[in-house]
Amino acid sequence: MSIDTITIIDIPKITDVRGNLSVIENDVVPFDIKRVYYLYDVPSGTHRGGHAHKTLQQLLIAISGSFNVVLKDRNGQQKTITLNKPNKGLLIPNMTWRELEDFSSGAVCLVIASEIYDKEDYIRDFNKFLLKR
Ligand code: T46
Repeated sequence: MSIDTITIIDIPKITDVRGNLSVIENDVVPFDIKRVYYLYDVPSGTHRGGHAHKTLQQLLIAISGSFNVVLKDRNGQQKTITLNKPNKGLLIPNMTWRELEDFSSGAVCLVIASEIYDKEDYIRDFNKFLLKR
């Protein structure tokens, strides 16, 4: 999987005088949604992630606040994406190394995932990630 294929998707936003409402249905993401989880109360200076997934695809959204996602592929390419809008989602394909950092105060990272939790799906050793075929 190449960093070049990483995409930010627009999440539909319904706006009126009462504020905004964004909605994610299955047609917004290119996989069937099997799990939703969220990261919050992340202490300043904390790094999360630091792994790749063999099969899992995910959509990350900064529901509140902001954070950076550092993505790496097995070709040695790297890209840092700042998420700070509740109607923008970062689509992370499988076999993409990710690190989450620089969480702002009150940041919430919502994750929509293509699979249920499976610890065997994680690659936590960067060298093994580079060599995995
Ligand atoms: C990812 C980033 C963005 C569960 O029991 N069920 C779950 O669905 C998840 C996601 C985690 N856990 C347990 C496993 C660990 O004992 O929660 C603990 C913390 O998980 P982890 O260290 O993997 O957290 P992060 O923030 O480093 O990574 C998580 C996701 O695991 C990962 O898929 O891409 O968020």
